[in-house]
Amino acid sequence: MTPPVGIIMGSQSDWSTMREAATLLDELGIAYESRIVSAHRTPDRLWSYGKEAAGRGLQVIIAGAGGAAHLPGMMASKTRLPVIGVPVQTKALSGVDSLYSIVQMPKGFPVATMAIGAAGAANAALMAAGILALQDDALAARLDAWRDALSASIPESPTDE
Ligand code: RP5
Repeated sequence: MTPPVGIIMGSQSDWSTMREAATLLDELGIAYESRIVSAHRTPDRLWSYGKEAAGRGLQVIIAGAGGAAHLPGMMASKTRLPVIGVPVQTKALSGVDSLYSIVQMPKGFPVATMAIGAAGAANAALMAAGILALQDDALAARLDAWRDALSASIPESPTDE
């Protein structure tokens, strides 16, 4: 059975970042699949993944890539499913290259672009959860509880390290 969320990334080297999204989805009890789909190295794989995504039953795609990060935008061109883009941090340009490659989409094909790096990947999972929770009361309750727990974990005053 197809899970609701597809996590795709341009390279194995992106997994250490994108695993943050997977971990969050695990915490929230949301099923997902994870695939390496490169816009440049495996364009045919990108084409068929995007073409089949909605028909297979996926509901949201989280797409992470770094550098010339064309994967999220190309995927948004190929499927009407919401695509959440994660700019992976790079060595040469710290991920600003990834961010700029993902965020500035032309009118008609949006990508919901997250922050650079691990926080962006985690937030991508929370964004996907928020979308799915619109139609899933049990998930909405789990997401609310997760958010409440995070708020409760923040101390009111700083302490010396
Ligand atoms: C992009 O090129 C990938 O998303 C990755 O972030 C970057 C570098 O890939 P590798 O050379 O590490 O495979 O396509």
